[in-house]
Amino acid sequence: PLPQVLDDPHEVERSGMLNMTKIAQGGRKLRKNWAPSWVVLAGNSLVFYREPPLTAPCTVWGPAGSRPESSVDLRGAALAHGRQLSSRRNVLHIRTVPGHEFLLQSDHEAELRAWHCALRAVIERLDRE
Ligand code: I3S
Repeated sequence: PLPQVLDDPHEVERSGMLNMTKIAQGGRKLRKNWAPSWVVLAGNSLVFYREPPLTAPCTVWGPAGSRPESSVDLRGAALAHGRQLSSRRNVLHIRTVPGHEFLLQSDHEAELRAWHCALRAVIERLDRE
């Protein structure tokens, strides 16, 4: 079954492993805690799972029945390079309307660039809706 967090079982725009840390929750700054995460971009949501799907390689969702660790609504979100916010290379910064902020990072520049494009496209589409 698809996770209930999505408004709609929209087509998955992108999924993959990224390093992620939240840096703010509802406008309150948090201590960084970088960890690998399986990230799924679909519909208006960015969904984070602790584990990649292990059952079927073609399954873009988390393991069958697994619950996402968290998810955020990308409507109105701001997307920027995160280079001032981390010493790591290839970092993206996302801030959502309720003031949740997180960083996404990959050691592979092309991978992070592809995520940047995919996220920008979704956020721009949501802005037009
Ligand atoms: O932005 P900061 O505070 O320099 O981030 C680093 C710290 O959060 C550090 O944790 P502690 O200060 O709790 O030991 C992390 O281990 C680092 O990874 C953080 O910096 P980077 O540059 O990796 O985002």
